[in-house]
Amino acid sequence: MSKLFQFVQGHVAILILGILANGVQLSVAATGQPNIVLIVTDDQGYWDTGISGNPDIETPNMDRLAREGVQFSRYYCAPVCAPTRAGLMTGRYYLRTGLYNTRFGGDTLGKKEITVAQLLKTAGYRTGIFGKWHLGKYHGFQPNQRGFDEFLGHYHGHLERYQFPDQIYHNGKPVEARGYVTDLFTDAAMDFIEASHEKKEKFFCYLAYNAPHSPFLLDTSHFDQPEGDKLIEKYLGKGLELRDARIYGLVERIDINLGRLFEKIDQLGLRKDTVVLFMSDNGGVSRHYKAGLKGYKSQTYEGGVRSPLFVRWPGHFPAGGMVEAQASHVDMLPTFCELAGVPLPQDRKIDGKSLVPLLESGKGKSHHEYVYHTWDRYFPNPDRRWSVSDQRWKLVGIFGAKAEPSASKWKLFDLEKDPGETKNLLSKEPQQVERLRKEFVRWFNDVTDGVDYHPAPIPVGNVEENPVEIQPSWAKWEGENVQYTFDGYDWDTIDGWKVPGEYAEWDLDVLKSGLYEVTIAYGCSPVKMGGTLRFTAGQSRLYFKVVPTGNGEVFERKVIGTLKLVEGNVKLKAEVSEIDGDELMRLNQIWLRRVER
Ligand SMILES: [Ca+2]
Repeated sequence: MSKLFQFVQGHVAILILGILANGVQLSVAATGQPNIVLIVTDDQGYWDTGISGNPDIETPNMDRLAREGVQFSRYYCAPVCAPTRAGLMTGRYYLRTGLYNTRFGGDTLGKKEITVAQLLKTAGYRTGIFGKWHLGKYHGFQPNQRGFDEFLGHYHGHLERYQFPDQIYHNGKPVEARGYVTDLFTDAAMDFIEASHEKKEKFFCYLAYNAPHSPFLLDTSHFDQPEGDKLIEKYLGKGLELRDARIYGLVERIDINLGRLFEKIDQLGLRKDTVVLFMSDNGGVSRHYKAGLKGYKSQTYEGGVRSPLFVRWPGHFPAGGMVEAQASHVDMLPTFCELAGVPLPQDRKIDGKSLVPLLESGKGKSHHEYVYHTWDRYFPNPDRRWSVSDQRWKLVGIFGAKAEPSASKWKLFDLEKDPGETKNLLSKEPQQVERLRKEFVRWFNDVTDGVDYHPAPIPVGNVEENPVEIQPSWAKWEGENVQYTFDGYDWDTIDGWKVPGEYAEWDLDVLKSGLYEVTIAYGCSPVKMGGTLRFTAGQSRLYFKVVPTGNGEVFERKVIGTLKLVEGNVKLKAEVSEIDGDELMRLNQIWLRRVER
């Protein structure tokens, strides 16, 4: 079949050149395209809802949605955040998309990927995302270039402040946001839905809460906002430890907001025209109640990858339905495409399968022959943390950083008889082990075939993002002492520089040749630090004699000069030229601004 889609670089336009995929049944589309509201929470466990059997958490609105729609007992996400979001947006397992990490620029969705938002736009949908994107920070990778008309949220894996939240952007521009973050994203989603309704447009609303992810912050009485304190006190009163009391409070705070959202949908008369889906993005982190599941977020046991999934569409999907078939986050794109009557891209492998038949019948024990999981922070690895399951059997390998992976330490479970993964049948069922490992390796080789895994070069010189912020976390660094220190993105530093020649380096994608003004934010103690920093980019050099900032922890911004950058891939190197003190400085941020000439 000829290429169905041709992706036009730098634009969201998709030219439909072909026809429907073979065998795609558009039964639902014939009844009219529904609105789609996808609610994704962050690090909420399968067990962090009342309907999971949890006796202490209070989630009446999540539970009501579950009862009014179809629940899935075995719905799987990736073990961590960004990989799941890549799968949600593309219908493909994350390793196919070039994304391989949750930080360091490895949390960037490859430019050639087509998102579900782009596809829904071709069917006339208005598209909005509210909350955590986590698929790329820079222009070209941001939601507004990946198919979303409206974006209010953040690019990274988490925020440092939930009250008056930091690092919030609206359609690419940094904004100051008041209030509590969960309320804020809900309000924006409700406004988007109402505005779309007034324009008489179908909508896709992706509400991607950053809660209950760490740092587990509720609004507290410190800001004269006692709602959070009340929730924490309630769960402490039920005997929970403080960490879990906070997580439960964060989840309940989402639930309260979902009550407002569902009421808005009803008030606008959109209940019957709207598919509402609720899920988390990976396994849980709370410990108080686990619904009998093993493991946590980042592991490939059930507790690390199983998520709630509740789907409501009155009159189409039967209330009280329960699907037992194993389903996956990569199924969302094909599901939404079927609902909207949009053909799937034919020029690439889509791993997901539409859930619509299961949703319409409200039951089913067969969907994917196999579901696969793998996670290793720094580079794809088929041995470190992985699993593969069919409807009954599951083979797992989990090895910590210091452990040597070994086939004798794999684990085989019979999920039908032992959903809690308590009895290792590895030695009793060698044929199952061999079959499942072979299938996992086949899959791993397939999804990594021909894909390069490295931080995307940072685009520099785009008029839409000028200056561009060069983040410490995207650096590669070299030297015995120099290091990257994570401190919540805004306070990250490259520090410890002690010897001339030690450096940090960034890959840039210079979009236009010319002069670029260099601004840095840095800290320098007047007694312990000092020296000269040298920037190099191609043939261009710039020296900066470091001036004390009052204290090494106090960061000042300074324009330090210009570099001449040539279009194309350029390495920007920040290097110790001379040392005058124990160490050079703490380098916090760099901005490159294209200037005239
Ligand atoms: Ca997460």
